[in-house]
Amino acid sequence: MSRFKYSVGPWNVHEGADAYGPATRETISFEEKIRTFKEMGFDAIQFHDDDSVPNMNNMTEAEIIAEAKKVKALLDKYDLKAEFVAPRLWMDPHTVDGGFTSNSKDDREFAMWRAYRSIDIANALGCDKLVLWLAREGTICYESKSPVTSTKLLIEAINNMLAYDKNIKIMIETKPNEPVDRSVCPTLGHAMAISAASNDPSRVGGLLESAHAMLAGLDPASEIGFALAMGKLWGVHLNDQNGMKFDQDKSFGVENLRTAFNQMKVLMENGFGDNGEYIGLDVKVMRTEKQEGSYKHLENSLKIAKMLEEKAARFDYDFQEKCVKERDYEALEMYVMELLMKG
Ligand code: 3MF
Ligand code: MG
Repeated sequence: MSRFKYSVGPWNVHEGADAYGPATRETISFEEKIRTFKEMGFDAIQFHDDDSVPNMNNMTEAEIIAEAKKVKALLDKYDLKAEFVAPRLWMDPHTVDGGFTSNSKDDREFAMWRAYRSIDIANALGCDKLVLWLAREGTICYESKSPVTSTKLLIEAINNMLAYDKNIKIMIETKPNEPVDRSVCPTLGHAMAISAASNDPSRVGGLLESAHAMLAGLDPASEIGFALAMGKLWGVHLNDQNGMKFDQDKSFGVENLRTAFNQMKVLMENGFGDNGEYIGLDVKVMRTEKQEGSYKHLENSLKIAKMLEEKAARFDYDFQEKCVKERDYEALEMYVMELLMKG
């Protein structure tokens, strides 16, 4: 029995299209996905605003809320919760040059409209968390934007969201690059600083995705630990990544097992989940996988996460203390390797 509750997004089961080629699998309906997620043992669903209300741009505010309530009924049917809603600001023609930090005032207003609607949707789905993955908030041509203005615009946008709803909590999902070259808010350290500069730091926290930390050249376990120390780690997207290339969203632990172990260990040591936080998986199945394998990466990630949870639960803190006292880190390191490699 895992001590954690797990969450997943509908985008984590996808057709396999990438920047260089078309889909390799059939589309699976939203209801079919969440029914399967429940069977697999997931407790909650993560949403983009338009995952729950497709075509929302053409709908009134009341219509959007009514549509979101239908999705809430579907969640109830399968006894699932909604973890968060994230405005999907990277797909829309209005956000080609960014959302909250766009050079266009109209586009910045559109981004705020989507953020407010995302809060409405979160309320209709019965959750109090918004995720900001700031996909296009940054530059692809450095001189096109000022880093100072962009940072201030981002804080202003967050303040507007905090003022719009007195209960909403914002998790910044940091990522250093892709699709932009240089992000306004690349690491959890930056997210914590934005939080501190906001009008209500108690409602602005972070979400760490393993692969995003690795793309910044950082250890995800340390990023997790940093935000935990601030009391502001409210979500994680566990996955994996082979080095600093494009965002691979590989199954948790398949490339960097020791790092994965240490992520699980730091979450367990610091009571992550005690306030209802979920362990989110943000993984993609390989493009080569056939239709029947559409969920295999999620099965594998869950299995690996739970196996690492068991390993972390067996970690010998007395032996660690002894090694630390004797400053024998070679022995400690070998102990960890044996813990991971022996059954
Ligand atoms: C991109 C991501 C995103 C976010 C999602 C929810 C599409 O690298 O990780 O997935 O996780 O938008 O915040
Ligand atoms: Mg993510």
